[in-house]
Amino acid sequence: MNLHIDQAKRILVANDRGGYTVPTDRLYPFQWNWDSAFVAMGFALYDTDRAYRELERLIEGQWADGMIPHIVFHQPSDTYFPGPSVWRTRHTIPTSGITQPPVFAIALRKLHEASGDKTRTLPLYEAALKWHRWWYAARDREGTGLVALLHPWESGSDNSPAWDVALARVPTTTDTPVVRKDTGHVNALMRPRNEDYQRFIHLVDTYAACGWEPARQWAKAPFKVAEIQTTAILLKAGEDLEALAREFGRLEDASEIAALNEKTRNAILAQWRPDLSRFVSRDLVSGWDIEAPTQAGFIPLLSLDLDQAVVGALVDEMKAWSKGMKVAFPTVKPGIASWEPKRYWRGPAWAIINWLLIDGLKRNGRVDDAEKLRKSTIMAIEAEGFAEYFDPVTGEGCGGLGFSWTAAAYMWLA
Ligand code: 9WN
Repeated sequence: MNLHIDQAKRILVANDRGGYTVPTDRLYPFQWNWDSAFVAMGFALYDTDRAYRELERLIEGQWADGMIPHIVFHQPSDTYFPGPSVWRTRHTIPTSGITQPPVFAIALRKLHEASGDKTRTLPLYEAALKWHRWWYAARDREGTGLVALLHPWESGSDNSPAWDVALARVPTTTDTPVVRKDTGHVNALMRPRNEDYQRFIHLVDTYAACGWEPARQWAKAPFKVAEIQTTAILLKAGEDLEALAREFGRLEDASEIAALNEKTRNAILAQWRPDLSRFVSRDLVSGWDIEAPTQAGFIPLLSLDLDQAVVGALVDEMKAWSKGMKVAFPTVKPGIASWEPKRYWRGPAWAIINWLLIDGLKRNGRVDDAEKLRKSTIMAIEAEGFAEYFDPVTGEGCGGLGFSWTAAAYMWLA
């Protein structure tokens, strides 16, 4: 028995709150959307019943319009800000009002392959399909094939330099007092700045005032980014959903999803920038490309079968970023002005991002490069434990400890 696998399983047990898993104790005391999808993939390796429970509990928070919120507040806790009273969403089970990257259907297909349990997969498939349709209806209102985020928290990469320009337009004024709890749990230097939180909450206030109605939010949004990482994840989820639809004989669903996938595939390809050797997001308020060098530009490897010339350019760029790093893959290009190797999404390496990149490299025939990244991730975790993320320069484990998605990533990658 690999001792680390045993430890990883124990972390998931410790973070269990009754069929769902908190990302880590106290810092994140609720169920988070994409965290739970990664965790479900971990469970799928040894306990498919528990994996189903994870996804079933998440969709208890699904809205009537199909959105699966980024947080489901199953039980109260006063160790996190912003809680339900700030979100004001009026859902039966309290939830946040925004979403997160749609890893759900990717997890569901893996889980279904592991269990073969159609009865249990089908309701989750229906939920995933509804959410998929929501993404296109609510967040691609002009039918471009790229989906937009209205809040940086929706990206899962909250304070990434990718948002610096777009977020600077969002006022720092709030109706809600900002009473941060996160900096009481971890070093403030590892977290977003106060100014970022002011803007994050300004956005929450703005959308709460729209009654969380998608069309009103779209019209009022001061932050609107057609985002490449989320769109690439949506396409992979779309591929997996299409495969499940075919397996279940849902041929109309399958062709509907296939058409959306095709549109998105082409839209992502149009975001390739050869001069940057990356794919880029688009700021829908200014109409400009977002050129900040972050990990998001490489995530399309996950869902596209790219020309080898493009793959070569992406991989060369990834190697340049990783050069001299103790742990790959830095989420921001090392050495640039906005790079901060310990501050959250402004430079550190994250096991779940590596997981997506490893799958993407494999898909595109770069098995050796995938293997190097896999080893780097495993070594980081074995040396420092199941930290939220890692300083790529020193290898130090940072942020929350005993972290669920790092445990799931370890199990999947070990
Ligand atoms: C806001 C739980 C979540 C992750 C996100 C990560 C962080 C929350 C926060 O923690 O975000 O959603 O309060 O900082 O950025 O990716 O899902 O692990």
